[in-house]
Amino acid sequence: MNIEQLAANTIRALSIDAVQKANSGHPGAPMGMADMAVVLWSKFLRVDPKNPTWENRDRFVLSNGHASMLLYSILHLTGFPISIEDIENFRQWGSPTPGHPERDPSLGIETTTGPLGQGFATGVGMAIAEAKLNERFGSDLVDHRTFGFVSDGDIMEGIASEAASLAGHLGLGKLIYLYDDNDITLVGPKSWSYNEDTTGRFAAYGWQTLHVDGHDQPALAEAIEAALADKDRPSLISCKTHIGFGSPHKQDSASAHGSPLGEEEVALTKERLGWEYEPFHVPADVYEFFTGALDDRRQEASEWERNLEMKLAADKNLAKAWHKHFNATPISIAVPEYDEGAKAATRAISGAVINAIADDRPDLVGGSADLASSNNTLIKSSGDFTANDRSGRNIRFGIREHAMGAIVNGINVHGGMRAFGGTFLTFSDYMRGAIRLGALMGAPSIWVFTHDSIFLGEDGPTHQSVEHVAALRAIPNLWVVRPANAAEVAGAWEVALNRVDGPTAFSLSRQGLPVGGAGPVPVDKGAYVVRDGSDVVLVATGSEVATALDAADILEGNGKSARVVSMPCREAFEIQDDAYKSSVLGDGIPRVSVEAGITFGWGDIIGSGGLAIGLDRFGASAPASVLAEKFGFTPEQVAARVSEWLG
Ligand SMILES: Cc1ncc(C[n+]2csc(CCOP(=O)(O)OP(=O)(O)O)c2C)c(N)n1
Ligand SMILES: [Mg+2]
Repeated sequence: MNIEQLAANTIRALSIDAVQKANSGHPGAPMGMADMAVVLWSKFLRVDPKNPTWENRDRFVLSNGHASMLLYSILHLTGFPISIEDIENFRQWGSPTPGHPERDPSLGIETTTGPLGQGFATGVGMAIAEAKLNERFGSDLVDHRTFGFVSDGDIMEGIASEAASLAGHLGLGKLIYLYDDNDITLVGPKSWSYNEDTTGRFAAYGWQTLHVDGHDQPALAEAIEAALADKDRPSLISCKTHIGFGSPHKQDSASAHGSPLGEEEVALTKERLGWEYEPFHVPADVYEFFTGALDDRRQEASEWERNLEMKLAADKNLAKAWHKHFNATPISIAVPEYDEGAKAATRAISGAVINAIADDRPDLVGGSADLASSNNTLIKSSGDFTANDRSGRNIRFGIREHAMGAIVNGINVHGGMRAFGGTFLTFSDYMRGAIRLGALMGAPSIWVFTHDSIFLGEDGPTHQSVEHVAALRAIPNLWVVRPANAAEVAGAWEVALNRVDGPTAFSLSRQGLPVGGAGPVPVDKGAYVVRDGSDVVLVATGSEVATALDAADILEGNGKSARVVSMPCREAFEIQDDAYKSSVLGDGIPRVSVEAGITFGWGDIIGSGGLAIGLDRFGASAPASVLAEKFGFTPEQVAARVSEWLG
């Protein structure tokens, strides 16, 4: 057995032992993909285990996150800060080796994976970020590849098809995926549900496709060389492997996928593999092999660091540009100017903000799922990001919401670029998997969702959001901002750009709203008083703030003093101290929420005795003014309901 084979068996043994000890996990894929990992990491992947976050490192994505033990094993063997104890604590509380990889670049884990297809599409975002930075700073400073391992599940998921189609269209030549083509899925043979010409499909997307025996290490190396040689197309290397490689009774069977082999089968497998060591043992030769193999890449990383330092010291403009990309400082955004008393849709104000800050934030890129003109996401001073022109800052995602979600996450976790993605708020459902994963891994993605209520009008209930704001608020670590006017839109962008550890979603109106005052408002505090009053508090968001203000005037005419609170961001409000919260909401004053969406969740703010004015049904196709009347959102109707409720 040569050292490369011994290295692959070490991955297999560590994976089997960890899964056995945890009494849960997925041994089959790490056993099948061990040879792929040895070749990629020992010969190609430009990483430095002692400096895991150097900016020009190759990015690696394990899209089939259930094969996490493969990643933890190879990270340990190559010297990343994952110890044997960590591997013994696989899947245990507080360990850096959870069931599925959770993003931590300092450990060499670039993105969180587990929901199949997400990693595939996230990697496409990383490759886009690289292409942008390569164009901006030149190959001397940024020139790296994005590698990924993907499985049958990844290949079948729709998000991967969307992402692959866009990656082919954009000619992302430095994107290389190795496909674990093992003919087995969770429940049984792949043929039960899938029988297509996978590489034919990818060829049609514009990918280079290659086939190789996934256990033939020299052949794998040749295939990766061929993938690297094609600069114009992403590559899919289909690697024929055996799931559960080496297990006498479980190899090539779904029973190797997701449960421990069992003590007896572990012993038989080790015997078959010629593995004669104690559990969790790593032969010294294997450590030495990887240390030696990665030596040149550690060298490259430190040379790159020296070169960067020299260049930044010699060229002030370059240093400034580099810092704008890699260490963006908190931004403060001026309120866009409008004539007093004018009306503007918050989506249009958002577009104005994007264009106002674009020069100062060269790291900002983004686009929309074919709705740029509706979402107002276009950076007008820039062209499109295309296969032939990487300078463009506008990404045409096409009608591919789910892939857009993961790609924007990928750009944002890559570092050096900040990305936003837009669509109608209703279609946030199509990308919810990516929004959730971005929130889980702390990706600072920005979601520009427009046409945010029944007030989009005639397109009707298929396009009208009613439950979406509440559904987004339900995602932990996602901030949802529903601004009411120009100052709040500026504040919304400020909040989003200044967040570094999680995503922000905007809920923006299609229809014109009063633009409000020119001064800044505290969106970062989540809520504030816009009109004082003592008998009742109307807490409103977005388009309903103007309605609440008008309703308050009517109430005043009836002798009731109504306070109006604008609450653009509930998540920001929740983390304020009690003193601030009660200064905004008052103590002992009855509370009413006003939002053109479901009332779900408002009890947290208005209390069990409060009145929630909302819409707990689907909307309808009609002009917006008619819908306001029919669904009770005119100021007169709101005032009447509040009066009646107050008694
Ligand atoms: C979106 C999503 N759906 C379902 C699952 C549950 N699941 C985990 S692995 C898997 C399929 C396994 O097949 P494959 O990707 O070929 O992995 P292998 O068994 O070959 O390791 C499924 C359905 C998931 N992780 N993500
Ligand atoms: Mg499979």
